[in-house]
Amino acid sequence: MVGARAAEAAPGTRVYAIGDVHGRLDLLDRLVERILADAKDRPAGLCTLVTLGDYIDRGPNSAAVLDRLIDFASPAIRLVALAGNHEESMLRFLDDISVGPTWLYYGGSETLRSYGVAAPRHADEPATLRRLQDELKSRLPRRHRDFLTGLPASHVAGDYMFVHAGIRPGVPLAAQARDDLLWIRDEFLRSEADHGKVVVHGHTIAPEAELCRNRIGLDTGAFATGRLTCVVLEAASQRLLQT
Ligand SMILES: [Mn+2]
Repeated sequence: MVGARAAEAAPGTRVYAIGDVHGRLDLLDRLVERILADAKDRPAGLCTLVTLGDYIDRGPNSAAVLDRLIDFASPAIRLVALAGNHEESMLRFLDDISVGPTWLYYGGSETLRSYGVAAPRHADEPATLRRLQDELKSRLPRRHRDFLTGLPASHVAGDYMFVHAGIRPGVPLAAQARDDLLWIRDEFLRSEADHGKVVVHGHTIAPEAELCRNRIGLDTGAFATGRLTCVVLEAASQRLLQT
């Protein structure tokens, strides 16, 4: 349990965690540059960059954001990329057109366009949805599909647990349902319980990073605000880097 003492990263390590990118390659590049500079200025034993999911949809450059993450290579920092609900929706659409109307509306049309597929924001005719599904299947690079299907839903480091959306309060952290880790909102956000780890998450937009006792929220709505947020966790300290 974290209890009354301050949460700590594992000894000798530093974690950088980034909230929802949503197709904003420009902001991802700017923030990663700042992270690499920070790691160079302040050398640490083992540095990990955790990206909290929702790389695609809404913003203009989803495909290129996936390329960046897949190609990420740094001698100083290892990348742990987690799954978000938007990645899950895209994967579902490849197998099931019934999720299409909702996915398109919540930003999937921008992702399709980033792969060169002309997509409307609203479509519910099966023929249209099947055409979009076929076009995506033929244009989605194999390595993107492999990357998306391989994304884990959580990562633990020291007193911190990293997930896209949150956890279900009252359920042991090791027994959480993947659906909750990717989609949960109110039950988690309203909870003041000690979850045993401080939960670092994105998914729900707030105007500023939320540094709470039992959770750290990092989705600052980058696709619309231009502000992409990173928390730096090392020993008992928590600091922010932002675009
Ligand atoms: Mn989300």
